[in-house]
Amino acid sequence: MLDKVLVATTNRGKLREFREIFSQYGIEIISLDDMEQKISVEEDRKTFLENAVKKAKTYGDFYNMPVIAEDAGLEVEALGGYPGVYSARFYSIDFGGKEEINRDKDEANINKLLRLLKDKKNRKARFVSIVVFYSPENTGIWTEGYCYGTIAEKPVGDKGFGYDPIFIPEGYNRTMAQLEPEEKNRISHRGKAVRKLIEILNKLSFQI
Ligand code: ITT
Repeated sequence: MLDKVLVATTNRGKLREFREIFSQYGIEIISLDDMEQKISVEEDRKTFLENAVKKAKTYGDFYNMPVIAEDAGLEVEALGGYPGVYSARFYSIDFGGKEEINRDKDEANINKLLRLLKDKKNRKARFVSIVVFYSPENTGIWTEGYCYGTIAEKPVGDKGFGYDPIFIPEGYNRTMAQLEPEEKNRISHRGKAVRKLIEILNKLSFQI
């Protein structure tokens, strides 16, 4: 039976959402802050799945405990799928010119995306979440979740994190950063991927 799992993310917004989504299943979430020995994992692969598998296996083998890792990002149709796997450091990559950081990386990423989409009619985008569960002596499972929407003309809202202030989910006239956490988790890529994972773990009698 699985009673605790390490959610191996360095992103505070992601960790908070994992805790919220898992809260109803009575499983203890451990974070990287709780671990005495620290390691870092470079996300140098070309796909979300490869990066997520690399994170889950590296942390799981190092700490010898069940781990959940995620690679997530935003894919914008008019930019051929960019920022994609580069979402976290989009501001600094060669594609479309680099962006200076004034306040933080999230803001620089958003500024760059809005600059590249200026005057573009097609503003379709989707959030992607690939979640990997890895248990060193047992098994590995992955699930995916998507949230479709459009990119707003300017940032609005202060909830969530990352690209939320410029992402308007399908069927809404507000950005993801204007939604209450429960509502975001209900429709988000992460919420969908995590709930699928829990369903599979239950079937395999991990009994989350
Ligand atoms: P870890 O790898 O340590 O988990 P990270 O921030 O590097 O942390 P990712 O590589 O998965 O995580 O990068 C995801 C980036 O995509 C993240 O930094 C955000 O900019 C963006 N992102 C992912 N999920 C998001 C969400 O729900 N809302 C807004 N932006 C999101």
